[in-house]
Amino acid sequence: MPVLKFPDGFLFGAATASHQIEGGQCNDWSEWEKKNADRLAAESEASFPWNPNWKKFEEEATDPKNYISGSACDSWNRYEEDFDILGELHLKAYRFSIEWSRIEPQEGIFDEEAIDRYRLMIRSLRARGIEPFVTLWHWTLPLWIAHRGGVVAQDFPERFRLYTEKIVASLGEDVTFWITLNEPDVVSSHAYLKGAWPPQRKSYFLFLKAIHGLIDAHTLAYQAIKEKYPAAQVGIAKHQVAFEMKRPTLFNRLLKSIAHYCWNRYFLNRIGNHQDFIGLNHYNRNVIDNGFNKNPNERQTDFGWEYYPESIFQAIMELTPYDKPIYITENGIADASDMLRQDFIPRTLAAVHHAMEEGADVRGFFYWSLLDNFEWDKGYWLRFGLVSVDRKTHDRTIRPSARSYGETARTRTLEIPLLKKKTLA
Ligand code: IFM
Repeated sequence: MPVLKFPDGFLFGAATASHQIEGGQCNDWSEWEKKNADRLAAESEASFPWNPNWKKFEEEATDPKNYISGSACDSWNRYEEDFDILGELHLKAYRFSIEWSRIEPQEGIFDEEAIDRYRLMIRSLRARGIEPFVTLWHWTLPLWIAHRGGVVAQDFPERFRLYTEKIVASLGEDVTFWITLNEPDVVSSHAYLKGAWPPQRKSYFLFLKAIHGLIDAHTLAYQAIKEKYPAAQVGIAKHQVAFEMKRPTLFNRLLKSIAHYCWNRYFLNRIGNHQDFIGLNHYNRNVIDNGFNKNPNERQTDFGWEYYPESIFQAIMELTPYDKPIYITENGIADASDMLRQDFIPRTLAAVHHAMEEGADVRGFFYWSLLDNFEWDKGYWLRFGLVSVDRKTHDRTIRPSARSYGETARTRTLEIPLLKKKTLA
């Protein structure tokens, strides 16, 4: 059985985001959930006809309560317990986000108690030898900025810079790795192209405005962090899709290069050298054959996404021209049974290892997510966690896949029964 060895210093970790785990939020999403929970519950059956696992989730997914983030995983209060779990799993890095609406609930007024809580979290991670990767914005907005347009507001970049400055001045001493924005393209397209997420304003013009507002916000935040801490490592968490052609026809080539440029490269190109590393969030490939999404879908996750762990190899290799260190800041699957996940993590890690053998400078891997959590407009019925969370008691239970991942993290080795290697098409 082949044994793969990961280098010393390679970080094995897990990721979360404030709105999805903390509980008790007051931001644009928590307001939107209250207004939309009934509709989301009523529409759920019609929205998931493609989901082979629908029957398993029907009861939860048709209940409006599922769509209210509410107390989430109560991690605002239970973070020590979460960090103990990271320790038990031998994970040496944790990516989490700071909730802007807690820090600056009113414009220009900062909540020092909330900042102190995040300081405690960071110190508590450090005390366990766990490297914090701090995300400054994982989609949710304070109400005051949301009410005047959110990411498309004229002064969004400047307000984001001021928030960043405050956080960096307060917490910067203890943080090396900063992720300014999470998946700017995913949130902008869901909000302004699909019109499905807050503020549900469908307009191509606003979509472009959102993307450019976020590019400017990142650039200003990058400069603010580096000014105070030149050695800090700053990047974004970028959602990348592995576009593949079923057949290399001229038309398929054209579709692939347009999609690859627009989705995978545009944002990264625009922020240029204002990034010290690239955070890769990867979940899907997209097979092109005279159109998009012609994936064979032989197996699917609970989300209905194609099960194909090896696509991460292509997503990594396509980042190598940027010549920056790569951290996989998110990768995971929704799988309540945990059966697929036990196969998924080692196969993914084997593909990551393969990319490293081919020259990619990958320095770490964060499984999404540490906990079962609030999956945005899908609510709670999707289980991405290494750890399951009881919805009533918030009790945590470590899943078998997490134990195996923890062993890999401890030993830095991976035994692969069936090694599937893939080369770039
Ligand atoms: O839960 C999300 C996360 O917030 C952003 N990246 C994708 C995950 C799974 O959909």
